[in-house]
Amino acid sequence: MLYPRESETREVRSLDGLWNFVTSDEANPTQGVRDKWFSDDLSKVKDVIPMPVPASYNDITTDNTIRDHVGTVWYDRKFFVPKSWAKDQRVWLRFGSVHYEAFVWINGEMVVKHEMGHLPFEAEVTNFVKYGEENRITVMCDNALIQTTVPQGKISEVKKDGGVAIVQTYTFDFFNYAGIHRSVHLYTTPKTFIEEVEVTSDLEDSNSVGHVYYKVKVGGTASNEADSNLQIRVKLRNKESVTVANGTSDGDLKGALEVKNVKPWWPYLMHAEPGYLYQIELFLHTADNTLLDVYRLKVGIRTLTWNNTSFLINGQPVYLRGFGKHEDSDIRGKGLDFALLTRDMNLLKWIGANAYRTSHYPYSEESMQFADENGIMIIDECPSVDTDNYNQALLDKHKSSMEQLIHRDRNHPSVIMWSIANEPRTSPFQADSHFQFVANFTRALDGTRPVTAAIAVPSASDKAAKHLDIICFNRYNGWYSNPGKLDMITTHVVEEAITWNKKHNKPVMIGEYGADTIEGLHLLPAYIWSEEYQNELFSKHFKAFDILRKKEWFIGEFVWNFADFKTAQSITRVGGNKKGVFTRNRQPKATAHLLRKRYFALGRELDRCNLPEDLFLYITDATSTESRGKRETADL
Ligand code: GCB
Repeated sequence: MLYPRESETREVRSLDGLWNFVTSDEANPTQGVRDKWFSDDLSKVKDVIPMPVPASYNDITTDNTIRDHVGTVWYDRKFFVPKSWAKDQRVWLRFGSVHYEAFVWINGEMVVKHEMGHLPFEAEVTNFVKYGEENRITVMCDNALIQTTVPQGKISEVKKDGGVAIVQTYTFDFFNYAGIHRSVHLYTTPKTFIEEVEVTSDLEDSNSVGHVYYKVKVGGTASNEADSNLQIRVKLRNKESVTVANGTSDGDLKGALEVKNVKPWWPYLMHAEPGYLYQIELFLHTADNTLLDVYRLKVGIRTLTWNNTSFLINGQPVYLRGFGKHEDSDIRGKGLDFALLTRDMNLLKWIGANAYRTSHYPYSEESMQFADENGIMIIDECPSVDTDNYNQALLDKHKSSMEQLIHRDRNHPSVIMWSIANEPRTSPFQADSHFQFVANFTRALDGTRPVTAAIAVPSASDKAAKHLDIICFNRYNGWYSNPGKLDMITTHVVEEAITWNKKHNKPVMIGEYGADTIEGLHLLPAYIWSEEYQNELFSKHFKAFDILRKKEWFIGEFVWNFADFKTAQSITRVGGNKKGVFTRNRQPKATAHLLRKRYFALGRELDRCNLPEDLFLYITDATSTESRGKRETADL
């Protein structure tokens, strides 16, 4: 599915802003459908409140019944469609994501349904909208998670004061924020249009010549005609907008472009010009030369290769140093926020990270574009968290989540691996075939990237890792195991990594380690929950990673978590999960400064990057020639 972009042949309009909002009765979640709330303004059936889009609805009001609402909520708003859009084209409605399930009506008619948070969906609405007139869009969003949703949850009825409550529970450790989380767009395409684009690349001659391979799928009226009646003409432009290659597709709308003196896409700190992007311009023509559609997208030219001992980008071994993150912030929850995206990217670069995992679901398309531009490598994860109680319906949905994710993200150079799950319960024998299916399905859709999953089950009982290309394990030594014991970390980490490698003979990385830390809590000697403890726990892990780095197959370290984040209410979480290196407000805890020194030191050692001037603050001039001289004299 293509990101909505303007061009000579396409227009895009945003439907973001303040919508009207109501909740349903939790005990009667389908009432609105039965009573046809979509057939008129929501304000006719209930008192509406304003609700921003994009945002989670949970933390916008002061009402805990909205924050904790289980089941369906409704949104609506009015919008105009220009008269000019009525002419010989198609109109599409696209949602960046709605969590978890969405039903959408326009002017009272159902136009699309979609299940699965964090992923886009769209529908053609050409025949549903009124041109040059006011229209109404109504969305019903259902946040209920059950055993066959991805992720899974449970709904039960529990006695409460004066009645029965509908209670949603889930095992994953982040708040089940819901609502219209990402932007809503209306856009146009011509009647015959570029529907899908797939771009891959490779490099040869010591990275001096690049190839871009493109494949286009056309949708619409003429798409059924013989393919040879249509062709794609392609231009590739560099950053200065100079055309560096061009070509015309074959009858299957495929082709290849060669780029001499290519600038490959390199990760941040691995090259002086990281994240180099070209722009590919695709012009859809009929055989008689009529221009039908134009679509542009950014491409990075790079290779990924992996074997039993290493992971290479453009032929260079990569050591990943980064974070597990969350889309999470105060008030807006999981709502798309450009200020937050930009701040996070600035912090990632400040701290010298070169990668992150989109734990535990796909992040916004805009954040992926940002990662492309900045050379940040992404382990792209689907929304399967704590996968359990395996069954066919769950497998189908799990596969669908990977399919939707790959279709959305396959053209991003930043995406270097697919993660098919976080901490699945992989001891039961059913996990074996489930993960075999999902891993093979993923490879069949994209063979250009390795498949991983973040596994927490010990290697002796795990049944999924054998189906992966790269093993990623999550482990909380000094926290969930042996809390408070800083001398029980280094050896455990080293031994576990070796065990995983010995069992599967594949590259290994650590996907999560960390400690909850209350900003401003200082305790000496280090004591759990203090900033000192987080610092020392990290340092013990660094020692383990350095021992492991000497073995070629250890390819990366990921801290849990980039920033503090909200969770369900629990007696083990004080206002949420506090394992952030940054606070929820994106300010550094003490450990951020320690981690920054390590990540840059690794960048210097492995990739010869420059160190930021403020990395080490001036302390004394004890190392200057003059004072060294004085010391030597004194020693005599
Ligand atoms: C994990 C999970 C992550 C949790 C983390 C924790 O293993 O993957 O979602 O937030 O542990 O802090 O408990």
